[in-house]
Amino acid sequence: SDGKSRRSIRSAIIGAGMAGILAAIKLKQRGEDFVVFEKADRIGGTWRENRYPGLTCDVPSHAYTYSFEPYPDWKANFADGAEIHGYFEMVTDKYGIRDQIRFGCEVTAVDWDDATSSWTVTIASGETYVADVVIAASGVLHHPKLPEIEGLDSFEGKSFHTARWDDEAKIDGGCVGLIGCGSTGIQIVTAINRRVERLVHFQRSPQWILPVQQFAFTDEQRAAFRADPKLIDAIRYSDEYLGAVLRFTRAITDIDGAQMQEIEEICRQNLETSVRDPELREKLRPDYRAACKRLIYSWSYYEEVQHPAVFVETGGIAQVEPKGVRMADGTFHELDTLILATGFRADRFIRPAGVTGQGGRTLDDFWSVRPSAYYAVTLPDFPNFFMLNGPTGPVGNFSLIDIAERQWAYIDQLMDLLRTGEARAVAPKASAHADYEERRIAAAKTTIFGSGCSSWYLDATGVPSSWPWGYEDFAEAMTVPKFEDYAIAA
Ligand code: NA7
Repeated sequence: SDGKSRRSIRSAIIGAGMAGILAAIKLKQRGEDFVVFEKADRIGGTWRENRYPGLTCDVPSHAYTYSFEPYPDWKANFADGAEIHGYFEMVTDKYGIRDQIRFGCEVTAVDWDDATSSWTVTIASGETYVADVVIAASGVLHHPKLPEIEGLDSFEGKSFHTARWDDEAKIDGGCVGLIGCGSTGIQIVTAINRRVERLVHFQRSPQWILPVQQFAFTDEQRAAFRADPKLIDAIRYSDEYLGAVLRFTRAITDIDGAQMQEIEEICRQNLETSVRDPELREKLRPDYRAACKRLIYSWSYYEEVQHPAVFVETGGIAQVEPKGVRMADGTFHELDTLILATGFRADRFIRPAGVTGQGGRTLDDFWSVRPSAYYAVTLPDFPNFFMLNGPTGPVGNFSLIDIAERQWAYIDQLMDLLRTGEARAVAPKASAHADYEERRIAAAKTTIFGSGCSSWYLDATGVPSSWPWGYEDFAEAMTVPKFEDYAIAA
């Protein structure tokens, strides 16, 4: 369209989750050569790995699709994990990308070669693949974090992390222990409390719970959505959906403003009016600001945690023993099953794959203090290496699909420099990245995530790792790259 001739470039996409599927669709539509490397035997990323009871996306279903592939058939306002996984399976087939996904291929190394301006991707079998571009779409909350509790290995029943759900574990009629009160632990309480004989929920820190509305879409509504997809857009971009996200993102950067006060007040009222037993209410009352940890969106937790089968244990865990969990005060909880909802190592990204860029620079070295990327997408010394949902993006507050689509639009413009031959290698200047990081870190410290609680948002130095500005700022930054910030080698 701009009159320039273009060559076809070859891409290696790492990961067949939401972001990798997006990249594959976009490259397929361009008719370009690409391969997707997926370590597992199925697509779906987080929606493949997580199968725990109660798994639900806390982004409303009509906002959690690709913008170009709205889905009229969602059963409810908040979709469960299996239905979302089904959506991605459907899309994979509809766009004809399944044949270009190499399953069972874990990428172990990615090495840049300056002489040929290309990347060599090595997979676990030792096989290699040469590409002009690497798209790292390997996910964020991906590597389970197990708690360091003495005796954990001695437990005789089934014990497992939530992302490694064990279908053989005794839940029905059993005595179940659950460690962790993040989104995962809270969702599990609401799904198994009526199945167990007893559920002991070990709570180290209580959570603020933002009440949301769950409701089913009717057959009539689904038929109307199918007949007129503009009705879906009307929901997706409505004040209740998009407006709420935008207000929330303004609140996290203006922590004493009216919007944050309103969120805190809604959470506080939810606790006061929903939890009837004063003793339980005080156990569940957090002592830090709402939204400092990832806010929990739930329509049922406070109701379900009051079920008589549930006991919220707030004492410190001393150790795990073969038959259960011993508390610091000597109390013993005998258990059949111990579920670890203890979260993920949010600082790994594409690692443990080894990435080596220009001049032998390794990703581990570049990230020795904290993971970072220029505007969350590119890295100096790692030319033609693009991240989707990489470090410092607005992860955790928005639909990751929307984020990935905007990042793709940005990446695609940089790839165009390779297609037109204007560049053989494109990477941000080190000075531009350093400037971005300096501004980002200063702003991040003033967001709600830096207001004095622990969470997966914080990096190893205690600085929030998330995008610290408004969502509009992110959208704006992704519209057109600042080409002057890039080193463009012809
Ligand atoms: P999170 O949000 O990281 O939650 C982990 C939970 O596990 C949190 O309540 C932790 O308590 C708790 N935890 C971790 N280690 C321990 C030990 N040793 N003892 C007791 N409790 C512990 O992970 P999720 O999987 O729930 O959610 C991840 C994201 O997925 C979520 O934010 C959404 O974006 C989707 P703490 O608060 O540190 O005291």
